[in-house]
Amino acid sequence: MNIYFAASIRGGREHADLYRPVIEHLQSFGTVLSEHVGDRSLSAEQGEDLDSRFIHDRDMGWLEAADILVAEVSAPSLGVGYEVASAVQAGKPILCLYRPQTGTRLSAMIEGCPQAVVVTYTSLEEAMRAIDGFMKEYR
Ligand code: 6K6
Repeated sequence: MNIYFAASIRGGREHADLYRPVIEHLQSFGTVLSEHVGDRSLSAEQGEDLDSRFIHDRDMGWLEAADILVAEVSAPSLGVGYEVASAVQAGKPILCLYRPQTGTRLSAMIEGCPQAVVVTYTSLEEAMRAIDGFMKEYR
């Protein structure tokens, strides 16, 4: 199974500590095409030293090749929203993982998206369980 993992880069890296363990868990189900988003050395300002058009085309190619999208949506990221919408258009199964924080709320466009399974989690274990349940259904 090819899995696209989407998570905030320029939208903010405050939840980035969680991305790597989530990616490693996803790798027990298949190939994670977008592994780089979990790279702790990527910062919102610098990230990969690549041209944006290159990043867009490469990532959209990977998304097209993916069987499912798992998106970490705790940080409001335009790129992740764009990838979720693209997966909706392509009819791919979508799991959104959201860690609530005081003073913010998940966008209604994600929370209310009928094609996405949106799971709220507070611990890494809960996120893993949500992934296991989703995989059981869509694998
Ligand atoms: C430059 C500055 C910071 O990061 C960079 C390099 N950028 C990207 N590299 C790889 N994937 C990217 C990059 N920018 C966006 N993406 C894709 O969009 C990823 O697959 C993420 O899931 C998502 C993040 O979007 P933003 O809007 O938070 O950056």
